[in-house]
Amino acid sequence: MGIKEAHYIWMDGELVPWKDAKIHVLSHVVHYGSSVFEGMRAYKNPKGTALFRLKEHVDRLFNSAKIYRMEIPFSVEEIEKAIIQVVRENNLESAYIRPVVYRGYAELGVNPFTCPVKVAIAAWEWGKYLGEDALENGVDVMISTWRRMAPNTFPAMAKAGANYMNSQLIKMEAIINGYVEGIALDIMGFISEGSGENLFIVKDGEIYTPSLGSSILLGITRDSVIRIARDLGIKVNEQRIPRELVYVADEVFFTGSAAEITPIRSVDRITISNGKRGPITKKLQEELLGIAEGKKEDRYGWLTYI
Ligand code: PPE
Repeated sequence: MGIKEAHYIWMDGELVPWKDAKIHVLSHVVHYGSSVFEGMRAYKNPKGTALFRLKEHVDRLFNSAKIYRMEIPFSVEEIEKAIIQVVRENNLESAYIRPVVYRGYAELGVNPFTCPVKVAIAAWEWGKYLGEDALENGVDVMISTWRRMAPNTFPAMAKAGANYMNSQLIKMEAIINGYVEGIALDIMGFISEGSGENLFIVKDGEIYTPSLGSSILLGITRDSVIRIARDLGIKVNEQRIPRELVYVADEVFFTGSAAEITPIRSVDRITISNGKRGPITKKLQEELLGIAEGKKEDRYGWLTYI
């Protein structure tokens, strides 16, 4: 257990030794959750190490900051370069990368404007998010009693630290009840997403996934899966999804940078189909990871070599 420490963390323009990458305990973010962040992966490839969809992750980071009126004191290009630098200088062949933008130390009180906007980027080796055999055998999940935030409470499109207090409630409830993960419903009672993943359903050869109107994070893996599926000739429906459609689905899976494409084998102890990874899930895994790991052509221009 524990994070696999690398050598350096990028902080506000400099590489700092891992153990020195610290902030003050009275930083605004510690008290009020004032941060936005990203999570992305770099994959070991025959041609070197490649970042998966760098541009889209950095764009989303800047959009999350914009929603929260945080001005990032670096340009998009500077952050992209810094991410590449962190992976390279830590000699990581494959990595999970965590850029975080946060309100630092100056004053306390809810008003965030008085506190500086700081940036840190860390990278380390992170294995399979939902367990070592999850990608093949799938995971058992529950529908959470916690809902995802209502649209006029927290903006779901922003990947903000504070949203993950809701995610923690979902995750803890799932673990305590013997599940790997929880799926939250939206405020209307339709399917929203997992604590750290988007959700997909396969039914009668078509794919269904909740739309932006169901308080989801607009996942980059979600977008990758939708594009690959459509190019394979599979119809993808972004729409409201009632809970019971999950129970009677042919295949259900999670997507996320950390979770990649993780099959779900049961929901609320109801077995999905025969409880095995389905053929469309498998095909999408092969295509997505095939591109990321350089086994398939990078036909969408998703890779940035470091
Ligand atoms: N919804 C939520 C709530 C979420 O946190 C993630 C990513 C996604 C959907 C999928 O988005 P994307 O990674 O762009 O496909 N969750 C990140 C953090 C997980 C964590 O435990 O920390 C991740 O996968 O990196």
